[in-house]
Amino acid sequence: MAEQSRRLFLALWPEPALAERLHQLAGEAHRECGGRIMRRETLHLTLAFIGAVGEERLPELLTTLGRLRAPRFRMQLDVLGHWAHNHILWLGCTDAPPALPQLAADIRRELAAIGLPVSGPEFVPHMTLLRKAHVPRELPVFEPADWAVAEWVLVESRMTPHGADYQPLATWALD
Ligand code: 2AM
Repeated sequence: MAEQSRRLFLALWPEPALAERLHQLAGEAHRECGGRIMRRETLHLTLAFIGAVGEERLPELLTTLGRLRAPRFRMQLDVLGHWAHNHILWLGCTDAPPALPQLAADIRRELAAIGLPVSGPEFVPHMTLLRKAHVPRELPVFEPADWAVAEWVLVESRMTPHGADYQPLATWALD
């Protein structure tokens, strides 16, 4: 029988209170850009997208990533942007703390070492708020959100009729 595969990625997940605030911001942006609002519980910032991984590779993946040590950091989510190529309205930071791209790079390195190279574009930290969003004429003015990042997660993405459903498989604390 064929091995099952899972669609996996690594991400930062905001606490419910922060996610609620960001979801409200998404609602404001939606009034300008339309499109589809990401559900509050699905808001996240992807560190590395792995894609389909055979079930049998999971234990090795968990062990390898679980060994990674990285420091906690804070970031200011202070900028909204729109990408024309994929119609995403996103939230990001103008001045990313170095620990953020470093964590993403460390994860990529560890994945490559076990034969799971991360393909796709260079790491650009962003949180998708809206999909299928129109080009905005004007974006909402908002108070930057301070995010104290203390952990990162391995997540499985499953497609459902209501959009992607994300299931956390493991959570690791930052030091
Ligand atoms: P997006 O929000 O910019 O679309 C789960 O699908 C997460 O992985 C999303 O945050 C998504 O980013 C990202 N993702 C999906 N497919 C990807 C790919 N091929 N390369 C990089 N990131 C991807």
